[in-house]
Amino acid sequence: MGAKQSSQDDAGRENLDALKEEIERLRKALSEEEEERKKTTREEDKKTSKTTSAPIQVDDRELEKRLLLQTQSDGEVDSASFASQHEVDPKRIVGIIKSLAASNVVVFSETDKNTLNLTEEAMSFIENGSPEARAFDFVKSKGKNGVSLPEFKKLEKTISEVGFKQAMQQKWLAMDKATNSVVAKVEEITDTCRTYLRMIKEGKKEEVPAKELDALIKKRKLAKVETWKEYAVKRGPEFALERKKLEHDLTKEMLANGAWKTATFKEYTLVPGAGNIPASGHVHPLLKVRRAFREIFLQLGFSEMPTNNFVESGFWNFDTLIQPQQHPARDAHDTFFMKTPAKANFAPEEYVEKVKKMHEVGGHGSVGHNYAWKREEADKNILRTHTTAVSARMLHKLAEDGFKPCKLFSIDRVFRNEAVDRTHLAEFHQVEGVVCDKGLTLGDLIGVIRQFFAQLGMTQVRFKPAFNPYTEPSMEIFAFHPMLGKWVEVGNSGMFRPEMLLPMGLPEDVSVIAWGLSLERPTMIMFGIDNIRDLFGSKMQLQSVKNNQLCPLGLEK
Ligand code: FB9
Repeated sequence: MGAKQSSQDDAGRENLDALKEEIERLRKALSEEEEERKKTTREEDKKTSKTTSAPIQVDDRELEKRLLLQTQSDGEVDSASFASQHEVDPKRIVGIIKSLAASNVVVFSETDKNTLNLTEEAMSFIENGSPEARAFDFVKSKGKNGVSLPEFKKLEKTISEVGFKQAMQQKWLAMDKATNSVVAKVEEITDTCRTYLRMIKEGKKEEVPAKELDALIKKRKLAKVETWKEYAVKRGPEFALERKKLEHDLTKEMLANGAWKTATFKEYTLVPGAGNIPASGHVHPLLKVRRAFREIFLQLGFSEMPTNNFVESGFWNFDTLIQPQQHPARDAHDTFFMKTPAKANFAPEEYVEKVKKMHEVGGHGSVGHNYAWKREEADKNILRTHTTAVSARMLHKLAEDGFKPCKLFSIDRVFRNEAVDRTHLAEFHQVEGVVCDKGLTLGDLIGVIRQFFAQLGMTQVRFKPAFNPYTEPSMEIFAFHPMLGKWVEVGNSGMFRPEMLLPMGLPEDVSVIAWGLSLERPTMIMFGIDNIRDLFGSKMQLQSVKNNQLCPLGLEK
């Protein structure tokens, strides 16, 4: 074993001695301090002539020092014995241990403890016997005819009620109906309740039959289980006899005087999920997508149409769009008709005449639909089947107020009396864009639709000729969805027929292009919701509103 080794041992021994000296010095300093504190408080007490038997209250800092010292010297400290040793509430020690552990000065392991504490009442049973035993003894003492019930009831409640019930259950006592008296059914009894309670008191609860023990605790509430935790404390990686004062904030003073360079800062306890999520409101996925769509329209210079009327007249929902009154979409199979108010109470008469004429005989070069148009049909109130009804109102108003180019959009609920299935409910949110200006073409429509869907992250868009009663030409819109990796039908579009626009009084050279889609479909796709019932309506889980992801729209940019 080389010289180097022996010198190292000497060194080790030396600093161990040094450490011991240090401990000794600190312990002496502490007891002197303690002595000093006691002397001052005694003087104070003398002054306040209050003789205090209660132990001197040591503050946490003092307790912490003692705990660290003992940890240092004993290697491991048990929280419970430390608390009783220093006559302080164990909970205080737990607090100190946890905060020391938070800065790695100590480490600890916790063990769950529990004990069975007898209640006052139980103690009195041990003292005087259980109420059932006392009830029995009383009756027994009255001889074989027992005692009349009224007399028995004069006994203290615990005996005459709890005792009586228990003794009856144990078949020690019985009621003699004939004589209305309480009689003993057995010669003698063993007061098992008292016995078991005594066993518990002597800490031999294991010897009490589980069933009995359970009854004593749960049914008769004569004993209560108390649980607590005890901690075994050891030195931690940052152990020191005095906890370094951790700085909580980087203050301007520290920056100014450079103290930050040597200061030890308290770590942020960013425990993921720590703290309960504030019970704040949560935006429904549909409204997140609506918000995103609104953003897109507003950025494209569109202004929102007022859609705050779910109830619409047949006139604005269908007739102004020159949709003939016998069109299948207008019958109850597809449309919800209002019972009350069944009839609309207003329509711009002069304009109604023009619409009537266009339906019946046409005009402006159109042959119209050549049928007898009925006012009462137009006056029927319905739940609007599309927000295009609102577009019709806005275009008529535009003509009334004097035409000027405009871009309008609407996003709101529409109602269709359709069969409910995985992707369809009897209502959905329609998204509609309308552009009106002189000389607009189908190319402009294709262009604005491409621009719109590009904002949705769909840059590949295709058009398929389609038919709508109120637009000619019309096109279904398909887009390649990068996430789905396939082409999806994303909407419909067209140029409003002159038969619709001219009766409104819009100039001949004004054309109006429009397109529509739903809010539900994109929301289902973006939030990966397969069945529309999980998205909207009475069957959806409120929880999903709370933990749905951010709306991906506009994020990728
Ligand atoms: O929304 C639809 N599809 C869609 C839209 C966006 C989308 O985005 C991706 C994730 C990012 C994905 C899908 N559709 C329209 C297409 C189909 O779902 C269709 O089966 C169902 N349609 C509804 C009507 O059902 C009876 C969606 C709804 C729809 C259809 C047409 C219009 C509005 C809504 C219209 C119109 C129109 C036409 C001309 C002029 C003015 C308005």
